[in-house]
Amino acid sequence: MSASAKETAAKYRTDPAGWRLKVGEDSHGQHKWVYLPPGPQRDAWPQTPVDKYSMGLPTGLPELPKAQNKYEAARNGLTFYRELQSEDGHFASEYGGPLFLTPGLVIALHCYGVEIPRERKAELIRYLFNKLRPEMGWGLHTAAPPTVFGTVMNYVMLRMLGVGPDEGPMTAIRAKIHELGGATGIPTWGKVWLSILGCYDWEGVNPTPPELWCLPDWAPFAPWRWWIHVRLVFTPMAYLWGKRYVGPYTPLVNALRQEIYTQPYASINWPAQRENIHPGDLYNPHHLVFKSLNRILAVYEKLPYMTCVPSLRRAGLKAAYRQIVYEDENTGYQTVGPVSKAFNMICRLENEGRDSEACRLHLAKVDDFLWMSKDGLFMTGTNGSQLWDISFMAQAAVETGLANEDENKKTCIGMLDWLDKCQIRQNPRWYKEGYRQSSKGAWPFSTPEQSYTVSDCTGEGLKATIALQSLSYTPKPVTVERMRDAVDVLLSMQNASGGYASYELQRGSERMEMLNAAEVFGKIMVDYLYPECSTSVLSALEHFRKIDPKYRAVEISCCLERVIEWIHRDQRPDGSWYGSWGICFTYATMFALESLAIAGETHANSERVRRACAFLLGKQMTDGGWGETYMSCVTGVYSQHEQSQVVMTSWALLALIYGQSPDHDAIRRGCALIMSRQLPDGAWAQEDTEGIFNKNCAIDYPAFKHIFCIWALGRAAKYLGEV
Ligand code: LAN
Repeated sequence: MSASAKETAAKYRTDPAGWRLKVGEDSHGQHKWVYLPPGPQRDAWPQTPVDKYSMGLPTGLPELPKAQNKYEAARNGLTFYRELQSEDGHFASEYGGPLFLTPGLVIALHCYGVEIPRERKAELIRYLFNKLRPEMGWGLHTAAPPTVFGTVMNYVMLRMLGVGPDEGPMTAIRAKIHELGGATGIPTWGKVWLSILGCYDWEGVNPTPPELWCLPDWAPFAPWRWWIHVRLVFTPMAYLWGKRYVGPYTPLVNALRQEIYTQPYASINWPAQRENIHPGDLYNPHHLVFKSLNRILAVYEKLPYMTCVPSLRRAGLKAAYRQIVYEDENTGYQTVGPVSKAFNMICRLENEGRDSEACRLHLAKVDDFLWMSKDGLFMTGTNGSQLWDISFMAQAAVETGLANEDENKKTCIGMLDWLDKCQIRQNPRWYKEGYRQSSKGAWPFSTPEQSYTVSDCTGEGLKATIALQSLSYTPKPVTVERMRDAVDVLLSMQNASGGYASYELQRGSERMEMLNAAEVFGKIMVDYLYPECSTSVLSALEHFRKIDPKYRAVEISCCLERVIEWIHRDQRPDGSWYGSWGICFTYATMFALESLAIAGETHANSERVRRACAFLLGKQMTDGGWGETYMSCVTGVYSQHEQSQVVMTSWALLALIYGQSPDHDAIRRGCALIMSRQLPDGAWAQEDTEGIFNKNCAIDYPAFKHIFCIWALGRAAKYLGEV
């Protein structure tokens, strides 16, 4: 970051003593940051360690006696982490990384004419200046070099938040945009956002026909078959494109038209920009089939008015809008994620007006996505990662034996209570109409209100519940009937090839990737099969059948066998598995070796496990740790981090122990590295990013450093016979 960015960021810092995280106010697990001005309300509501920790303030937590061995280090880790437990039982955590989310929200709020409160505005600005790269721009995510998408969207957002065109580093950022050729080369999603804002012309966006929602369900490329996130971003996008919606034209919009292009706005040949994507942004170039389709659709758009086009368009808009309403109502106006959240908000505004109930409900669920971090405020990847973090923590606490220590019992009871309330108890209201996978019995990734089944979240949620309920001192709120509901969901999600996808069954051909319009992401058109998801399901079913051996026994054992076969097929010749949700080969290999361990395959009896262990051991660094960068996910080739990372070291250790590697020395050295990085209060410092999605966008899982370090140390202590 340049000095000027740093100074400008500091100018926008609000009083950190004013911020509080409210948890579960309107719904289970909900996060909402509020700012309290100095006064009696602030004094009456002291900051918690979670508030302070999230903002990088000293937590005041004590130094712990130095750990003498792995188990003590794990215990110190949990002694720290349990202080971050909220009163409702879960561990609230930041979920950032992507840099293309907040601008959409700010544009939506501009369309609504909402004035963002002063402190929020200041912190949104501060975050962006803090994340500015030395090259004077932003990338797709915080770890990536600048692109047109990242730089233009965030420059525009800063201007909308009131930053002057030449304030601090703004002149240099604008120069960067011009150096990259200006905003005409922005990827399609950026073209859409700028068109909504009025800083780009809809004529410069490839056709996005809502008529696709009029296709019969049997059509091989009907939108209900697409991966959930693509379908639910496409739907409102197609609606807004069909309407050629443009928000309020203001002096700022006019100024931006002058600022982000290298030529006068009026002279831009818009149709020529449809396929103009800056090479630096291009991860997934448009397929020839997609380009040809766009040419045909462009002709369709120009058909004379007498044809049936207008009524088809009307039917398409109606069908798309219906899906938007279903999605809003199914998810308590959260929608499946942050991109559809902002788009759906605008669609409801366009159709029902600012004073409608829908708009009111949408606005009430904006703060769920805003997280206050040490660097400022930003929009999160989902409305939190609540279930995901707590599930791993619960399993780690039980497996390591830490759950049986008196001082951790309250923590474990709190976790179980949270998990109990997080299980989704029914299918969504618009279950069939919204083409939803069943959710009765499932666990979501974040909160039950968000309402989406995820295969591995259901698996990990069930495992965590079973683990906590196995403790002698916990209540047993989740009945076997409810576990059976979860099992029903899991069994219903197995694909013909044996593997598991993320939210749904794979509903269409992978060849649909030819229609991928988002140049910045790969492998998004359908739900693919993942070793991570497959393993979480397999291991959950395995744990469940020990509790209820008779329930759907034949189906379960059949399912398990087929998962294992799929995991076998997915192994790469070098012994590793490719990870799609965490970085990368280390992450997926940990999951896959868990699967193989359940199938009884270990280093002693399986060539596959030996190959996988050899792969991991070959990546151990001289300091004993492991470290992989997100570029592994981008390129498909292992990318060595220059510094070992405690999270990947933990994953590698957990993997080696699943595989029962005889190389105890390697395991000891890995543990020593993790222990050497533990801070006096039992925490670990944040290192590089841990997660990924859609091959190209990194996303942070800051809770992982605590959870997986505790888990790896505790498991290693047992494996090496030290406890
Ligand atoms: C997530 C986060 C969690 C993740 C796991 C549970 C880890 C995974 O195993 C299954 C897929 C899932 C649920 C997942 C899917 C894609 C998400 C929702 C995200 C990576 C978080 C953010 C991302 C979402 C698509 C971001 C918005 C961007 C778009 C391209 C629409």
